[in-house]
Amino acid sequence: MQIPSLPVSDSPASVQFDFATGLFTPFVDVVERRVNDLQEMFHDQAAVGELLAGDNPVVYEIRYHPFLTTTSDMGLGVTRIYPGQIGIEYYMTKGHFHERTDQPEIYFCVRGEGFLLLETRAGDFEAVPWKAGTITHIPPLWAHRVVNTGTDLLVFVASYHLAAGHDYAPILARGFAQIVVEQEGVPQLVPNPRRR
Ligand code: S6P
Ligand code: ZN
Repeated sequence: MQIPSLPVSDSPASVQFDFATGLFTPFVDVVERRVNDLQEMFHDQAAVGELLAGDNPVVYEIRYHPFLTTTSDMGLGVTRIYPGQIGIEYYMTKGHFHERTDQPEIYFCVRGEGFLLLETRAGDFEAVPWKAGTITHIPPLWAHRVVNTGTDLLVFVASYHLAAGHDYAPILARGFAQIVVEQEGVPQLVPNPRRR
């Protein structure tokens, strides 16, 4: 998202969110992430190959609206993660650190259930059980990823500064300390095999 090309207004502004669908209007940009955009994140590469040989489904989509004033840069993002698994691993977001080390974020789960995974570069790790109504403050320096373990959409609202930036590379390279998989019919957190 190129901040300089977006409209700037010093007046209050609103969008309208629909709890039934997890959509809001107006939005300025929508990004879809399909299995082929996320393939290296998942543990079961044979299952990734099967999905790619098929219809390469959408895993999640994000709608963005920037609120830019002459002195501030709030971003609103609403992410809808579809229910699904690749092998036994649940659908999830890529996850990222913020490039700027002074930038937190608020995540508000409005629908569905799952986990918010959080990890620092030093290796501190937390998995927060999530359900509709959970609001989590993500402090600066904590990478964040959301996993949908339910049979319905998981929808969450994110509020952050656009200037925070995104650093995806460390997560793409190593993942988080734990992965979330279905075992005996229930979601389980297990050590990430890529960290061995
Ligand atoms: C931005 C914020 C969210 C995510 C979105 C998708 O800082 O955390 O809007 O961008 O949930 O996740 P990801 O990891 O693919 O950017
Ligand atoms: Zn973020």
